[in-house]
Amino acid sequence: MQGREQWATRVGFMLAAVGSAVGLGNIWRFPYIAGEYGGATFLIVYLVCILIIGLPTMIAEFSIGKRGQLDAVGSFSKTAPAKPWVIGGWLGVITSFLIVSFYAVITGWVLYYMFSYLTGSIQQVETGGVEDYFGGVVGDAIIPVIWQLIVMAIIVGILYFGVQKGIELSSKIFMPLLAVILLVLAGYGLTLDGAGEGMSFLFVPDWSALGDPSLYLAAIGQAFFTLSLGMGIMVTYGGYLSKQTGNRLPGTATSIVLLDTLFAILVAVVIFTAVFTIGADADQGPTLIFVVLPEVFNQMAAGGTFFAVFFFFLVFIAGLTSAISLAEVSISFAIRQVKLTRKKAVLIVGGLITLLGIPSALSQGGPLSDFTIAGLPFLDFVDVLTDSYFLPIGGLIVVLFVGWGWKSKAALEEADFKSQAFAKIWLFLIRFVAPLMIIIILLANLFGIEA
Ligand code: LEU
Repeated sequence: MQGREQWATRVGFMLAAVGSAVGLGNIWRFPYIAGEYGGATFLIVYLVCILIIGLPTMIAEFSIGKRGQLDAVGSFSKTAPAKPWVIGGWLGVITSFLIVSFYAVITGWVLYYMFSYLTGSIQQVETGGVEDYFGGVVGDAIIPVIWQLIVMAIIVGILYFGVQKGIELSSKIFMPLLAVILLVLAGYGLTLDGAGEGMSFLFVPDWSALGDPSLYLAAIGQAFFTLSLGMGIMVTYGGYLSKQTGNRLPGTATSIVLLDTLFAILVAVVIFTAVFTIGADADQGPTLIFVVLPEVFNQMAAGGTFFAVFFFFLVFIAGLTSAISLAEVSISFAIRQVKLTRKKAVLIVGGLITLLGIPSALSQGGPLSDFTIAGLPFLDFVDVLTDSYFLPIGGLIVVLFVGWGWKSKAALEEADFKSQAFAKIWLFLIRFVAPLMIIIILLANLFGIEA
């Protein structure tokens, strides 16, 4: 049998994981959720959640993969043979597969927007008209599918080259590129008239917002989504670690979490300095980047188009590298379970993801918008199902397994903590704090408390 693929370098592994973490969640979701929950206040609660739940869970996921040296399902079953924990692996494969099907659709909208700025068509929309424009794009019978197909073709193309030449190499190129674009945009944002107001919205807390329980649910949910946890990704990526690339996992995970957070904050700086410059509302929800921002770009006398093209390019690359990681969970699974070659697995899995994505692409005002499940259009249904239920359940299985199901000696050996004190804190967090918080979210979601 051919040897299993592995990361070439520790930095390459870290960048690939950052590529997974930094995505639509940072650019599209974080700013609008922060906007809805009072900016700085949300940021503080979110940082606490990342530290006490997100980081420990990420170390746990890497450790499972590193021990198993296989895909998500294989790593669970090898680490805990003949035990029900393997459900965590299956759920990861299902969840990531479902998420990537609509994630690629949204990444397609982003790419379409970028091209529309390049061709000058969005710039012609009159003030106040972007909402209709957006509705026209996502509600079209053809546009969303075509752009979904383009995005899927790019994902398949990169994954075709495998772990080192596909995922690792593209992350080494894309991640520094994203950092440069983001720094330029943030620098530009700070020169705008709304900079002061935007910054104080983002960094001066309004403590009264802390009384709202849904703030905490939103913060924990965002922590999971943005760090790509509970969906088999970090287990799969951990499966490509060797002794060398996989030492000192806590350090690597901390860098990933810090970079992801820094990225989210800088994007929020870009967005809110721009939003306050035209006096738009910060709490506009999911349409923030597709409707409010383009209104802002169109109203900027100079530089609007420049800003817009780079902004959507940034969103596109961030979305792409996350979608790659989502798809890799199923591909890695198919290679082992069905014994396919990578090339075949990539083509077959890529084709299946695309098919499942089509109903999502047509559900936002398009021909399938009347087809609803549980009262929701297809895309929204898949999103809520994964986000509110599958992700927390997947995360719960991970922390319960590593905290309770696995001998702590083995878990600590894989995680490779340098400090005893941190190792103890980690065990405490994944045994008690993280499971408790996750169970609370699950119950809240089940009983319909709105996050
Ligand atoms: N972590 C990614 C993001 O923030 C999402 C995940 C589903 C791959 O967009």
